[in-house]
Amino acid sequence: MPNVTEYLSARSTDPELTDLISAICTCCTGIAGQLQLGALTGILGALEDTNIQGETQKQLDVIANDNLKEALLKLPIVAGIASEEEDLPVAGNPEGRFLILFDPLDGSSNIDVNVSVGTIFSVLEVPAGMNGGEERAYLQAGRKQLAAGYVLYGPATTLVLTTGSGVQQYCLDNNGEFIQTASAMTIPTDTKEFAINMANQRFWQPEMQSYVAGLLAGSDGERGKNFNMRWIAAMVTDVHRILTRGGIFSYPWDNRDPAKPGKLRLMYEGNPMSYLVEQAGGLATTCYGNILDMQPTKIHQRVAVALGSKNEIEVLLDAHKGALESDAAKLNV
Ligand code: AFP
Repeated sequence: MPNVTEYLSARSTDPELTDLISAICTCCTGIAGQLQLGALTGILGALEDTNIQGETQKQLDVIANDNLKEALLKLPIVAGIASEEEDLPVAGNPEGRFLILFDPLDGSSNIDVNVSVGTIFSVLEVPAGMNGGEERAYLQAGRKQLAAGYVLYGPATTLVLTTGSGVQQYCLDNNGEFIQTASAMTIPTDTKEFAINMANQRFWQPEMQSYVAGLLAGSDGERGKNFNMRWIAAMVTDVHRILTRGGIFSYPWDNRDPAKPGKLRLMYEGNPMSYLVEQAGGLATTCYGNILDMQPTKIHQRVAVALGSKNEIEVLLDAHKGALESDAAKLNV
């Protein structure tokens, strides 16, 4: 099977985009190595700092961020980067073409308990007349992504990628190469599996509460079938399961903290995952509108997310129908 560079080149992918993806792969191979040895090299655990989101940073969050930042900003094709761990975008080459947005280590609270985590990335083109140090250059709808993907650090290190022609999966081999293991990942349209943090149930909107109540009622309720639940507390891992065998994942709007109506970030979590899911035949929504059509207003913007198997997301959207007009504005999603 081809490695990622061979596959992209054989499909006449933009050579600069192919080079960029190769560089991301090389960097993530290094991060995989550091994760494997983290307990031995003393880089597990939290730092005293918090990031701009007010969240505790793990040492490996910062290490992964620094690795990606350094590797990408070295490339002449990179105009700038934006990261969950950086307050502001960082400018690269003023002549560069690409803006790369990333969550260097999604699910990092899993690291200390040796559960899967991942790097999520999104690639945009810098608009004419702007540079990669300006936030406004990055504020483009998810539909404009040139590529999106993640590297999952699990039992295997796996790259899942779209450049707009389906979704491919690759596995890291012993020679440091990502070898293709699936050329067209497809999300089954129906499912009996859902992923949501049930501990937040009382904070959700009534529509989400009643939809999930239907899942829990199973064969005793209107849905007439039993559902199973999975929650890994790393979006990257939950989405990987969905891309592999179907299901739905949601981190919905909630009213725990009015300043944070959604937990996930649009630009480097919601958008890249939504692009992958749509390219694999699934749907991605805020419950009030398509995520990929949202016009972002800031780099660290939060968003309500529900994505996965098409028919099940349609049931979820149906449950929100009455709320569409009024709540979409109220929830700012
Ligand atoms: P961390 O990267 O801070 O661990 O957050 C991961 C995440 O943003 C997302 O990947 C998970 O789906 C979600 O948080 C888990 O949130 P809960 O803490 O509510 O389970």
